[in-house]
Order: sequence, then C-alpha cells, then structure tokens
Amino acid sequence: MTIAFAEVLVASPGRNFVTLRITTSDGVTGLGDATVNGRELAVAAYLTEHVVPLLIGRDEQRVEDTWQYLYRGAYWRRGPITMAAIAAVDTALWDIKAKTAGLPLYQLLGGKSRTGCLAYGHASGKELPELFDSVRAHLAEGYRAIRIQTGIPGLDSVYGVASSANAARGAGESTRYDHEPARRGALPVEEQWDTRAYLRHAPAVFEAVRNEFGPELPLLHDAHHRLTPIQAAKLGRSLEPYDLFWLEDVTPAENQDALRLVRQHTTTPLAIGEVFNTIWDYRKLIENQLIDYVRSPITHAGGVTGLRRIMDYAAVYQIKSGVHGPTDVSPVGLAAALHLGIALHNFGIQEYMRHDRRTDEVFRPTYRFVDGLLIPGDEPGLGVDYDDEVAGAHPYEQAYLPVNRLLDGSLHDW
Ligand code: EZ4
Ligand code: CO
Repeated sequence: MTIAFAEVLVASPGRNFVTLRITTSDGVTGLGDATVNGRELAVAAYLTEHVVPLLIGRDEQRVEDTWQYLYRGAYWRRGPITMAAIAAVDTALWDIKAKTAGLPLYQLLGGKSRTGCLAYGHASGKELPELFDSVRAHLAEGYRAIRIQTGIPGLDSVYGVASSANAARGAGESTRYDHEPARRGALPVEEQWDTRAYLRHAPAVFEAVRNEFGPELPLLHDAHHRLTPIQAAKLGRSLEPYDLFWLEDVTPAENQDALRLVRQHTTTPLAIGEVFNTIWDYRKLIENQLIDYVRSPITHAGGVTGLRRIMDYAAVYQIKSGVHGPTDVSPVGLAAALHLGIALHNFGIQEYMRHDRRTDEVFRPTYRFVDGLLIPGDEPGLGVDYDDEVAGAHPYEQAYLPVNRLLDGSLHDW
C-alpha cells in the first residue's frame, strides 16, 4: 500500500475546522486535525500546496520517517502552522496504521494504563450565583474536576465567561452552552483588561467556591498569559489556601525563564503550553521542573508522535499531561488525545469543553464521557469519521479570536 491521495477538508459545523483525510491505495482512510483557531486557511494552504503533493506514493506505514521528512525537510522549523500541518499528517497515519492492524490506536501506544481519562469542564459566570449554578450543572453531568472563570468588577466581558444566554443552554443544544472565544466576522472583537482588578478579585472567587462546594472538588483556573512573572507569583500565592489542581498560563509563553520566578514564590501547581508546538518550547521548563502539567494538544504539537515525545521527556521529572481540549481542537484531535492519554503512564487530566451537536454530526466520534472520565472508542483506528455531506451544509466562515486592550487603550495579551 501507498498513500493514494489526501484531501484538506474545511468546514464550519458550529465553528471552523481544518481536517486532513489521507486515503491509501487500498482505500483505507485516516483523519488528522489541523485546526488553528482564527488562522485556519493558512494551515489549509500549507497542507494543500506544500504537504499533500509530497505524500502521494509514500509508504503510509512509515509514520516516524514521514514526521522527520516534514519537520526537517521544511528547513523552516516549528511554529503553529507547520506543526499543525505535521500533526494532521501524523495523526492520520496513526489512524491508518491502527485500522490496518485492526486495533484501536491506544493498543499501538502500549495499551491501557487506566480505565478512563479524568476530564475537567468549564464552569463560568459573570457573578457568583451564575457561577455556582454552572458548577452544579457540571457536577450533575458527572464532572469530577472543574475550571472556574468569572467576570471581573468593572469589565464588560472577560475571557472564559459564557454569556448568560449561553450558560442557560444545555450541552446538547445547537448553540454553545459555554465560552466559545472565536467570533464570526471580518474583524476580531476587542475586549478590555485590568490586571489589578483581576488580582484583587480572583482569590475572593475561589474562597466563595470552596465555601460553597467544600475542599475536595479539584478546581482549575486559566490566567490566559496576562500576567508579569511577579504578578503571577502573587496570584499563585494568594490562591494557595484554595488548593487549586492547577493554575494555567500565568505568563506569556515566549519566555520560559519567567516561570522560574513564579515557581520560587508559590506551591500552586502550574500548567502551561497550549500554544507551544515542540519539545523545544518545553525544554527549560521540564529540565528545571518549573511546571507540573504540559498543556499541548496533539493538534498543535506535531501529532501523536510529537506529543508522545514531549510526554516521555516530561515523565523523567514527574510532570504530567493536561492536554488542551477546547472546541477548536476537533473531535479528531480530541480522540487522538484520548488514545494517547489512556496509554500514557504520566497522564494527568484532559480538558473537555464538549463540541456543538453540529460538530459531532460531522465527525461522529465514538469516545464516551462516563462518570467524569473520557474513554476512547474500541473500534480500529481513532474512532472518528467524517461525513462529507453533513460538512457540506456548513461552509467555512471567517472568525477571529478577540484582541485585548488595557484600560489606557494599549494592546495586551489576550
Ligand atoms: O483560548 O482554545 O484553556 N483553554 C483556552 C482556550 C483558548 C482557545 C484559543 O483558540 O485557553 O479557550
Ligand atoms: Co488555556
């Protein structure tokens, strides 16, 4: 068998996705996720123009060699677009390899290390009563770990907080029930940010949540790259009484050394890396034990091959996985993460935001959410399909993540 052809599928069933489908000369198909939120067509062009032509006629079983061929062969290494494209090829080839072996992918990755992958959901509310309702709704659905994001007094809209209309909707309904940051339209929405107000407010929110829900429930929080190292250190310390499972993305991702300062001041566990693309982005963080959880998804870190390499390196330092699972990682990316997660010894937790019903109608994933755990399907491969007909009813629509400005109008990290 060889690779006969590959198609780049762009559709918007609830939100935009870029999917690669590779077909072998025997008609076996594999899927890979290449979605980069807000920059979708850049990856689609990279794949169509520069990757798909190189795949035709290759031995589809040579997963590692193909990874190295695309990584080293590009000369221009790393970066989100390149690594998402490589991830899509890698994931699709693993899907094909597992299908031809007649096994679910996790069996090729070493078999199950656990019964299921602990998942966390996103509770949010502008004010506390709304937040508490959202936490209760998640508990009722079986979640055993919950991310907490709230509004900040004085700011109109803040990252991670669903609009009241969305929060009131059920997860199975057609419109997102929680926070979907990308907005359709020709220009990004502009949001406002005030770090001092946030640093004052966050500890009070966690105190209230602990008082309401008790000490046991694992709670997570995302600072979304908005703080300086010393602000992050202060936040981590002020949240220590509330025993967070993790504090995520406290500082911008470019400077790995920033985490050294944060680490010196707080025992709150740290997670980072949803925008990282390779093992090199983690090198100092892992070697110096500056983080506790690796956030990269399969989709943005060079596929199963790329993330597996990062996680094996992280295991040397007792660092665990905390794979990014927003709606912009497609069911293909999520399924791949679950196959790896159930097999990895150093799995930590999996983010689970849940896709829109229309998304699942296109991808028809077979993973299940049972008692707070996510379990990959047992059919050969990834356990995801792509329905061209349903996808055809949802053409691509331009959408952007918001941008963020401080109160004086200057641009800040979003
Ligand atoms: O903002 O996936 O932890 N989750 C996040 C996400 C990211 C989006 C960006 O595309 O930070 O909500
Ligand atoms: Co995040």
